[in-house]
Amino acid sequence: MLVWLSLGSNLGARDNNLKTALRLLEELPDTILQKISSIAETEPWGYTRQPQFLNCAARIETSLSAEELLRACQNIERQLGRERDVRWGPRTIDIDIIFYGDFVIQQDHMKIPHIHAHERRFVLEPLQEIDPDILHPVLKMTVSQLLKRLDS
Ligand code: PH2
Ligand code: MG
Ligand code: MG
Repeated sequence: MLVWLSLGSNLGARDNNLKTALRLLEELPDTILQKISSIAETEPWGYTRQPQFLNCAARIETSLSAEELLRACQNIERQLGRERDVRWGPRTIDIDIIFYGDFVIQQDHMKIPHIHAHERRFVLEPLQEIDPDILHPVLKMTVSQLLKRLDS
């Protein structure tokens, strides 16, 4: 399955946190890290009184199920010292599954596509750099179209 992830960090050694998270993703069983966007500094979205983020996106190919991948991402977040935190607040690392193939998953603990992906420039811009034409399976718009819509 092709999966697109969004990564963010705004605490500690932000750049290292992203790179370590990417390395740990690469080490997951049956998972290949295929493509990584550049890393950009971004203004905090949502809760704005917090440090600036570094964000990037990655495309992986994995045979883990969405559930297994979610757990794996949460494990990596824990390994990197993330504490259970304020919603939208500062974090050493955040790994969000944006798209899991074209699956639509609506469970209490897991919503894919990520429910805020289409309104966040810090998610869409790095994704556009990797794959401008991925289709949002609910909105049926490509990542570039979603970004253009944010401009207007
Ligand atoms: N993550 C959030 C809340 N706000 N803002 C930016 N710029 N980047 C993020 O990764 C981010 C955010 C919750 O996960
Ligand atoms: Mg997030
Ligand atoms: Mg998250």
